[in-house]
Amino acid sequence: MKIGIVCYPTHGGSGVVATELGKQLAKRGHEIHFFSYQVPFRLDKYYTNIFFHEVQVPTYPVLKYPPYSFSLVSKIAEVSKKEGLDIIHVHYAVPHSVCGNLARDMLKRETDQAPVVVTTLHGTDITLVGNHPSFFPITKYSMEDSNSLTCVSNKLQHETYDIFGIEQPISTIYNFIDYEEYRPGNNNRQMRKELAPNGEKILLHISNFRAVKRVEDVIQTFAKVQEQVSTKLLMVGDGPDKTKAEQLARELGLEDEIIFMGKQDQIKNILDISDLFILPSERESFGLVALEAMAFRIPVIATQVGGIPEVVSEGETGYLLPVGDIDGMAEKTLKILLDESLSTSLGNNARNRVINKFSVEQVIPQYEQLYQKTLGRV
Ligand code: GMT
Repeated sequence: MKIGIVCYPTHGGSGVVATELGKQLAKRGHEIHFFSYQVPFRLDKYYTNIFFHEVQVPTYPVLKYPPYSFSLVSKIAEVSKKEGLDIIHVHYAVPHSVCGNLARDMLKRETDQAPVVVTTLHGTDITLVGNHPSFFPITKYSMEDSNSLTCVSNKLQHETYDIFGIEQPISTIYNFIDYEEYRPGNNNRQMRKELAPNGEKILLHISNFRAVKRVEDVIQTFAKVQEQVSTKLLMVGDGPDKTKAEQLARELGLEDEIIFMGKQDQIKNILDISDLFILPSERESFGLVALEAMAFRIPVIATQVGGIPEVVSEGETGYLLPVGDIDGMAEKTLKILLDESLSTSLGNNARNRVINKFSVEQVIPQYEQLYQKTLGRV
């Protein structure tokens, strides 16, 4: 098939999933055309069967808000026509869904070979952004107007039905990971020694440091853990709450124990030296980063919100706690850090869960089947 993929190119989970999906589909012989305002960061080299189309937005003094969506629609329509795309798969509904649909409808006027549009809902496009009164009507319309809808967890599916009251079927297709690529084993001793010179345990958090991630809970939990076990905390990523987190670390006198690493394109090395992952989010439709940690046999402490319980299995691959339960998260963190055999068994279960439920082999065919169905071929 010839498939267009529309996504955000930056470090967010939706762009990562879209890019990894494109790479896997290309490996399976499909021709993939990415659309975005810059090359997605995970498209880090030349890949056979993959093409990138940059969306450029002209500026003009009248245009206080240069209309990215217009340029995106035009680019999708132009490339679809030239290349004969079968599918436009948009990731993150706002505004990509309406852009894909509009490009399709423009092409319908010219040809009976117009592509079909698949929209994948990732979470905040539904739970935060898309349900804002300014965006609600168009987000609802764009979902109803897509040829197929998918979402990344059952919880997000239920939330979408509840919030938008749409009747169209939404297929849950879980996020996935290439567990052959994301595997422990290189355990970079030099890096571990630099970051934890006295053999400290390493606690890891990776996020976009938005309010929803509750990064201050990470610091507070770490402070309690640190009282009992000598540990280092790696904070990877950047975003609006980073300064607050750094300030809290200083106030608690933990600036030497907490390493703010900023945005990192390559997280595999960091995952490979970490002992435990913490994700105390207020909401999370899936928690892709927890899955990445699990692939590295890292137990996960997370909140029991959104789709996280579909990813992290309570007591089997980590522990789930209520939002804001700092004491609970610290207690479970200590339980794992102090018990080597518990940590090993949680970590082994975590990787097995990734292999059994969230592998490329299991998930990619689900998208292929959905594409065929949407094209009316099955
Ligand atoms: O985590 C974020 O805020 C980024 C956001 C995105 O859209 O890129 O992530 C969402 O999509 C990811 C990929 O499907 C999910 O793993 C995240 O759970 C989801 N984030 C939220 O629901 C807050």
